[in-house]
Amino acid sequence: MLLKVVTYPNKLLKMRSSVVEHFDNDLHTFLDDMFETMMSNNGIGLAAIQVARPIRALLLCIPDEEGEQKKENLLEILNPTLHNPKGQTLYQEGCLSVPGFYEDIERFESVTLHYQNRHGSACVLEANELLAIAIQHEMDHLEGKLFIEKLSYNRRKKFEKEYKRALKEKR
Ligand code: Y12
Ligand code: CO
Repeated sequence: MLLKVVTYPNKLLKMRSSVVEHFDNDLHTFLDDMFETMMSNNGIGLAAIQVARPIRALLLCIPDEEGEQKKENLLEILNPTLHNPKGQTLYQEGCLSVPGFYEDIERFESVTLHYQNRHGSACVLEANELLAIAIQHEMDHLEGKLFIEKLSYNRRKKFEKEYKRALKEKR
């Protein structure tokens, strides 16, 4: 089932998400729905709060060398914690909850992620490049943070003006 993606400035996006405790059929159906929703919107990452469910769940499906997003490369990440952040990198990020806006954001270059999979098993992942960046972007959603909050004062003001104008034009 396709879910509705919540977009800025909806206040839901500011919520801190809660720990996932039950790794049951309800959770599995929800993760399947998140995947369908992410793919149908051309996303590479999606956090549960972006579809209005404040739980610590996120999906990542990074394109391969051919630019293809394969289901076998899908990561279903529950209750993640970040470790060993190293280096710094800039990447032009986008977010399904902030449609039409892309900005260079500074992130750690590599990170280690501890998380649980859909069955509750503990997993560890060493990540760099786009995967490391996307992990940090999606984990910010779990804390109610959007990438636009990392912009400088002037870039944020410019964003608010352009975004409001785009919203008006859509109406
Ligand atoms: C780097 C890049 C991305 C992330 C986080 C995950 N972000 C996304 O998956 C963003 C997807 C996205 C898709 C859009 O739709 C199309 O391109 C057709 C889009 O465009 C519009 O909404 C107009 C914007 C974002 C972290 C790090
Ligand atoms: Co996002």
